[in-house]
Amino acid sequence: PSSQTYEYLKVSTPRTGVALIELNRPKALNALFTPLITELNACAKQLDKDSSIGAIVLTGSPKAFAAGADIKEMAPKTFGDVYGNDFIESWNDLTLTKKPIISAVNGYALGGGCELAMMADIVYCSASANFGQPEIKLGVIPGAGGSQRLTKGIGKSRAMEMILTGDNLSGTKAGEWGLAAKVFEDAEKCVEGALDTAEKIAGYSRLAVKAAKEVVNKSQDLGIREGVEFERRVFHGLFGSQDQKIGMKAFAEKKKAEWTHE
Ligand code: CO8
Repeated sequence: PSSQTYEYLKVSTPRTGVALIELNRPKALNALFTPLITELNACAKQLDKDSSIGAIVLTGSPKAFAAGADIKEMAPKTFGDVYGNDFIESWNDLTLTKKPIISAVNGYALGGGCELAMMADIVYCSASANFGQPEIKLGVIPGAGGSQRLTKGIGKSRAMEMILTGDNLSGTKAGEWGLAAKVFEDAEKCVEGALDTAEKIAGYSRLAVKAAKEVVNKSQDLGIREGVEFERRVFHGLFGSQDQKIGMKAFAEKKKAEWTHE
């Protein structure tokens, strides 16, 4: 992945099997706009195909994960522009990625930035991170899934309060409320922590990881009975893989599994 160069992203492979994507538009606190999102989508798609990569970490800078959609770009747009051209529809494409994505959130994750963080499979943050959906202050509402993902993430009353007031949520609180799976002391530890987890995930069978992500995500769309049935079918399917034989044999022989990802 490092062979490709991007204008608004830095992409590296700091650990075996792990790609790190850093949003890189420092002048505007990583404010999101179409050229950046287009690069992010292309990058995620490429990493999905890259057999050397097992998990992805998405981060910003210590000051800002992303301070939202670019307000200066949006300001002159009309209803015809945004509805007619499906403005921000493609911003959701990150969720089409099959490999696990961990967002490491430091500094501001506001509006579209908060929404982008929540598109990841796991959210980590530092204690001083600032999550928020301040769109109400601009005369609009969240537009990239915030009203849905935040509500599922922290519950209706808390999500409603955040979205109606535009007040920020600290990283510490985000951890307490379950928006973030882990809270770290500072930005560096947060990114390192995300890389550690990504490396662990990348060390497992790619097939099992892909299936695990798929079944957990299904829980967001299906009722419990259908969801459990879906899970069982996918579980059964994995008995057709080499990795199931390898993993279970290695356990019985007290050896480390050497996955073939087949
Ligand atoms: N858009 C455009 N430029 C921005 C944005 C933004 N969202 N955020 C910061 N910037 C720019 C500033 O204008 C400033 O530029 P300049 O130096 O040219 O004046 C530069 O970044 C640095 O920012 P500040 O000087 O303001 O830095 P501070 O440390 O004083 O403040 C804040 C940081 C509190 C984050 C402040 O910049 C701020 O309030 N930003 C706006 C936050 C916001 O309202 N975000 C929500 C945007 S609306 C939205 O996201 C709608 C989502 C709809 C769908 C999106 C799909 C993903």
